[in-house]
Amino acid sequence: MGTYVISDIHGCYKEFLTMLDKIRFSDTDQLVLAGDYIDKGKQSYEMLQWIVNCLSNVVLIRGNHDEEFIDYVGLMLQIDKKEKLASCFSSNKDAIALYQSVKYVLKDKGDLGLYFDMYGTIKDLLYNYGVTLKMLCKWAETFLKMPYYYELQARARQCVIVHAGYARKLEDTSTSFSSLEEFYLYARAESVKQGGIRHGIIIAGHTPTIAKGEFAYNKGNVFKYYDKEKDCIFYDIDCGCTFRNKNGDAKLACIRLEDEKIFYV
Ligand SMILES: [Mn+2]
Repeated sequence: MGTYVISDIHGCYKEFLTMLDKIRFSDTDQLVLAGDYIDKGKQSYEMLQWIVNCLSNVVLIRGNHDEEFIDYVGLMLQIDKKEKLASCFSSNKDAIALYQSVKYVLKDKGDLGLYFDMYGTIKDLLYNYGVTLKMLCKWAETFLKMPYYYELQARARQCVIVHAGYARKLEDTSTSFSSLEEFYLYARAESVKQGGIRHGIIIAGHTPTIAKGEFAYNKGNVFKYYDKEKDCIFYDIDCGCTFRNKNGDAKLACIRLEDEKIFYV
């Protein structure tokens, strides 16, 4: 029985399945996914279907892209109400019409207009997969149920699995974060400088280790950092799989907590 952690799948469903094969994932193992299931990659639809159907030995954590998806669907529902569109929840045609209305309403709204469906994932789901508003709502609810972090014991240490970074108190983080949730979802270098717990392990993703100049740059391999003062081990396991067509270092990583063994696809 092993506990495996994967992060930032970003629609790389094929690679994700290859990884499950590689680790010989079974019902007696536990899998923790550290968020960002969708966007950027080609198979967001397949990932969404997988997460709504997965078994109870899979723990799903929320990433910033997943939270943004909740916002986008919320915006669609708001505009449906405000414009009195009364869209049918089981019609793909109505969902597409609503999507176009949202785009139109947000056209002159600057950043909000640019923000909505930034990666075109909802557009892809609507136009290429025949998705309905009901399905979008179901996925948004699934994301909404996901916690921001998951805590367990590993290697005789307290272990926190989170999307970007973890700190116990907001006071420990810089003033650029207005809430702990924001730190969990968006922290980058701050996750090692300000985050961490005493005698613990933090497993996170969010910052690809293929990004030159970023704190976690490690030629597409898992980044490990030890904070001596806190006696805390930090792992960034986002090896940038979704950029594999552009970057030869990019891959999908998985860590097994019991022995800190790392697997790559
Ligand atoms: Mn992220």
